[in-house]
Amino acid sequence: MLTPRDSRSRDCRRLDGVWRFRFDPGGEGARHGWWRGPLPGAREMAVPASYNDLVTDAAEREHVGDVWYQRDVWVPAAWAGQRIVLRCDAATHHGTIWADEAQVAEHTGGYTPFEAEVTGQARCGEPLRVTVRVGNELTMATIPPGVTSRGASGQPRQRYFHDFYNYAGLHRSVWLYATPRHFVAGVSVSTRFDPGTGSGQVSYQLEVVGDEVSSVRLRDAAGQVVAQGTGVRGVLTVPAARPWSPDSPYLYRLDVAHGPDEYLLPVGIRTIGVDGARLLLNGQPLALRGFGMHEDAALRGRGHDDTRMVRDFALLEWIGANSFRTSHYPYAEEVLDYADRHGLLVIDESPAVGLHLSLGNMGDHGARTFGPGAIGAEAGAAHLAALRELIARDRNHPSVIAWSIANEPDTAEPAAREYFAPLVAAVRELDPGRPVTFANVATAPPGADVVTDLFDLICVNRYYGWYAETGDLATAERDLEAELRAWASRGKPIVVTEFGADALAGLHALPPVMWSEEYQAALIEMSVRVFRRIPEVIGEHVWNFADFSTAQAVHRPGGNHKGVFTRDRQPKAAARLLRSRWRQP
Ligand code: BDP
Repeated sequence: MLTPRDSRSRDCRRLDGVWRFRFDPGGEGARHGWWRGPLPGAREMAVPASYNDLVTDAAEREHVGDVWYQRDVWVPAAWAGQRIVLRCDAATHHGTIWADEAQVAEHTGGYTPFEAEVTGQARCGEPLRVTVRVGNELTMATIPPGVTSRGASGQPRQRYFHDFYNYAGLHRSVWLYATPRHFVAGVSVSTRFDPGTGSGQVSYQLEVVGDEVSSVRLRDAAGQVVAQGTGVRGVLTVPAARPWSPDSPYLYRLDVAHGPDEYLLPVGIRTIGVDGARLLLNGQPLALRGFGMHEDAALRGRGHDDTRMVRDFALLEWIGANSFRTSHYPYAEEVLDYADRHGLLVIDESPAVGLHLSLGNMGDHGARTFGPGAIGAEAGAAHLAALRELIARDRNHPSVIAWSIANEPDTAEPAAREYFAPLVAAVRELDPGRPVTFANVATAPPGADVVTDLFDLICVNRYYGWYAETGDLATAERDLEAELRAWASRGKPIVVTEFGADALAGLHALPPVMWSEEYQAALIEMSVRVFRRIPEVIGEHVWNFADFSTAQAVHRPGGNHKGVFTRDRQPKAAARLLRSRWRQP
């Protein structure tokens, strides 16, 4: 499915703004056909945004079940004769769309887009009623998983096994857009850069509707055509290519034409791959510095916000980061476009988080994760679908350097191998060009973990000095080094995808004690010192970029405070420390 982009033949409208909105605790909407007319009893709600932090009632904030969004949109008269599409970038976690009276699309998976042609429903020059039902319930068959129980009031309560608040709603834009009736339906590219000869290759494959001839032109940043081809697949060669890299995120544009339609795709030419214990971009070893992040902010919750995005990228630059992981779900496409333009390297993660039912505060001691009754065949199928959608959506981004197929699954459980092997094989088949990884959990160290040999890149999340060796940085340093050396013996590149400590902004302590800004900085400094002693450790991603909201818990005062920036994106002491380590002199 193509990202909506304007062109000579395409006109895309975001339906952002204030929509009619209603909670539906009793599932009445389906019985009464709330899509058939103006949503009864509606209030107003902002889109895109999570609804949770915009309401004032606790039961509404914690609502489990469906909510309804609705608005009317004028279909431009100028679109007569065009193919008209309604698209939703993210309905977290289930979405159903009606165009006037007709149900046109249904989708599960909270962070990937879905769309439907509505040419039959839309009358050009007239309004179209768009109704979206969004459900937030997580089950043992969804990714991520969760369980629902009933509280004293009879109200459903949701519990999940991941450490971030289960925000819900229309988190990204809804679009109405028009294309010609014969059109480009899909484009996928893969690229290579040969540092020896300086030549670049762009392999492309198109999906089209209509039997006209397709053609492609690759233009450089000045608009000059540097290569062209015809047909739905081919390889373009650029003899003196400018490679894409963090230092020089040079973008070409692939102009795809099919009949009357034109689709314009930014393309960065680069090769990514693993060689022994090195991760190479265009033949050069990478050293990743950055963060696990979250799409999270006050009021908007998980809703995409260009304002927050621009600030986040400004802070990444200020601190000297060159990379981040989309922990723990695919981020908005706007974020990846930004990373492409600015040269950030992205470990792109699927929403498979919480696949560890016995973990710490969130799980039940001794619970088994993989198998019937827990994370079984249904969840596995949902996981595969999420990976397919992730790769289909993001495969053309030069910034995406690896697929992370899960965060902290219980890979010490023998059944994890049977669960993960087919998923890894599927990812490799869908995209042979990128390294595949997952973020390993502390309960599955070398010797206990049963899946790491299936992957290209070893990513580990470790909390020595926080959850382990709590408050004792000297012992933490010894143990962190010992474990990383054990991983290093596997001969693969290692990225420490999480390490860090909670710090309450403004809490100071000399000598450093836990929860102070000084302790957070000291733990990070100690960890980085260890990483520098182990050549196989080629990446350090601090957990987390910024403080973020979680489910209510005794150890989460107003959320998780492992951010090196506050939730309103101001630096703690650790941010200045990292800047002194990461900025190029
Ligand atoms: C790790 C998780 C991350 C949590 C973090 C923490 O991957 O989502 O937020 O720990 O506890 O287990 O802060």
